[in-house]
Amino acid sequence: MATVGPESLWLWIGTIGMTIGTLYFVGKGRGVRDAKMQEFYIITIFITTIAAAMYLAMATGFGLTEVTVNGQALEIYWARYADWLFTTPLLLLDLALLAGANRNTIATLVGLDVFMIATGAIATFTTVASYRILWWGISTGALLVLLYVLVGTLSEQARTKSGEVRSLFGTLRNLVIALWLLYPVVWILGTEGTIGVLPLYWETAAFMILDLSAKVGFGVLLLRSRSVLAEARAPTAAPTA
Ligand SMILES: *C/C=C(C)/C=C/C=C(C)/C=C/C1=C(C)CCCC1(C)C
Repeated sequence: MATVGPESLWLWIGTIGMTIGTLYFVGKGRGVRDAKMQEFYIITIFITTIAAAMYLAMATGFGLTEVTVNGQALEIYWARYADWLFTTPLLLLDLALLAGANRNTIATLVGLDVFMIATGAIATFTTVASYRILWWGISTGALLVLLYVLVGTLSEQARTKSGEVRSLFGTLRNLVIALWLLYPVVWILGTEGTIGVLPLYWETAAFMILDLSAKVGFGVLLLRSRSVLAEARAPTAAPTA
């Protein structure tokens, strides 16, 4: 059984950061009575709660296992994938609700996302190095298609919204594009990629910074202004040409 090494420092920082984020969002959401606005708070609170629990699981060694790849033992934090399987669709749901997306767009985004995390998990647990890279490629392909839908269809649907909502949507969308693209890079450079450029210690630090930015940072920006959220969930006015 693998044991947690010095990278536990980063995992504890992750646990504390996600917990503080959760408490902050709960505090911000108190007193919000509008059901449609509450959706943003509920979704965002679940994102950081799930991440806090999975960071705790990793810090305490529960979320850690060993995978032998071509005779070499790799330490794998499987709890990341359990976290991402649920938190990434929720992040996309936040973004889609802000954009006023229709059901088909939401289903397409969530479907691509679950496919990305599932094939990424296969990449992580595959024991033949070349097949790991193959699954990484499939997962990265799904990420690129997902981002294409964000830039295309979802951005188009957001255009019917008021200027303030559109501007918040644009900021969050760009944040997602910039941060999410770094995950496959950290994976391939880190222990999972078996190239061994980035040792587990620094890989864990990189994922922690990405996770905190993509969840707590995203949530802080999203929930910053109640009036923008109210506007986002109000019935859309007819688009002006
Ligand atoms: C809060 C957590 C977030 C936003 C996690 C996002 C994770 C990804 C975009 C992961 C993508 C991956 C690939 C595209 C290739 C295979 C490895 C993954 C799972 C790291």
